[in-house]
Order: sequence, then C-alpha cells, then structure tokens
Amino acid sequence: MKIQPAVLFAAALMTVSPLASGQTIANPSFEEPAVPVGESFITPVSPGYAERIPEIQWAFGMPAGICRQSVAYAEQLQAPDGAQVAFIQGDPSSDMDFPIKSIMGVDITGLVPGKNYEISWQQTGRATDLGRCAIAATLMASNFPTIVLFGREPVETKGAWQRMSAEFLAPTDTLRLNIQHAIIEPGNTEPGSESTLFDDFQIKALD
Ligand SMILES: [Ca+2]
Repeated sequence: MKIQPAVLFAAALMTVSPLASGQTIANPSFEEPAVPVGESFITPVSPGYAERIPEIQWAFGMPAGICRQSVAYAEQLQAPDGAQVAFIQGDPSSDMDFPIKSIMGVDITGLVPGKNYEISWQQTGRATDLGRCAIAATLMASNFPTIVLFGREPVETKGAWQRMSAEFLAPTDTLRLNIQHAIIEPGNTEPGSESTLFDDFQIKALD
C-alpha cells in the first residue's frame, strides 16, 4: 500500500515535536547565578509572598533563597549536583501551619496535558539543627484543581540528601510548583533555626 504524503508529514511532525521531551524546570540545580564572592547566599530583597528573583528564575518567600555548598545554611554539606543549593529557613514565629512566607516555587513548562510525569528532587535538613521540619509540595494552575504531591511530609534526614519523588497527571501545559516549609518540632530557638535544603530537581515523562 502506498503511504500518503499527509501520513508521512504527520509522522515527521511527531518525530521532531519538542513536546516529546519539552517538560522543563528552570534552573533546577540552583547553579545560576553564582553566589558572589564574599557572600554566602542570595535571598529576596524584601519580605513577602514568594518574590521571584529573575536571575534565579524561582520565587522565594522569606527567609529562603540559594546558597553555596559548605557555608551558611549548607555548612558541612556538599551539593549533590553542582556547587549551590536552595534553602528554606524555618520561621519560629509561625510553626505548624505552613506559613506562606516559608515557601519557594517555580513554573514547570512544556507539559503535555493528559500525560503522566515524575518529579523528584534532593532534600535534607540542615545538619546542625535540633528540631524537625516538614514540607508540603503542590502543583497549581488557574482553573484546575490543586495537585498535592506531598501534604505534610517530615524531612527525614539531617546532613544527608534524600531524593523525594512523586507522580502526577498533567492537566495543562504549565504548572506552578510550590514547596512550603514548617517547623513541626522546634529544636533551636535562635532566628534562622531549622532549615531544609533542596537541589537537583528533575522531571521526566512516564508515558
Ligand atoms: Ca546544585
């Protein structure tokens, strides 16, 4: 049977379609920009709900941001990928209720509606903290129900990276990933206590 040109054209489109592997998380390892020499970290200029830092492409509440490995929030800790990580610092004044200030988020783009994906990342509690933290991770888009990846998942390790992963069905092509952070068992009483670090976000299509 002779194959019609239209069929060949459609097949060619499928071969080169960027949607086949187009799912993207911007700056997934927090390597850009390089934290300036003499500085340990970059955080939002002003407190508030998830301020987007253009150079990083992620939004961070206060206190959260990126830092170099082995210093500051990542003291005694090597990044699992590259040399920088993200952090969310606990907010001792607002334990237990997942305050919107202690948050970081980014848009996931290039998803194909109706396809299944796996998202994963590395996380760990700061080695020198005494208390216990938890995260909630959601995916959101206007006019679609919120997808809960983790509702209230304790951070199980300190100073040792643990890969978190969850699967989801994409309802639309762009979803906002938000990770909220809370102290569930206060250990330190100083400001800046109880932090969780993140690195190496990955997303892959499952079908
Ligand atoms: Ca990194």
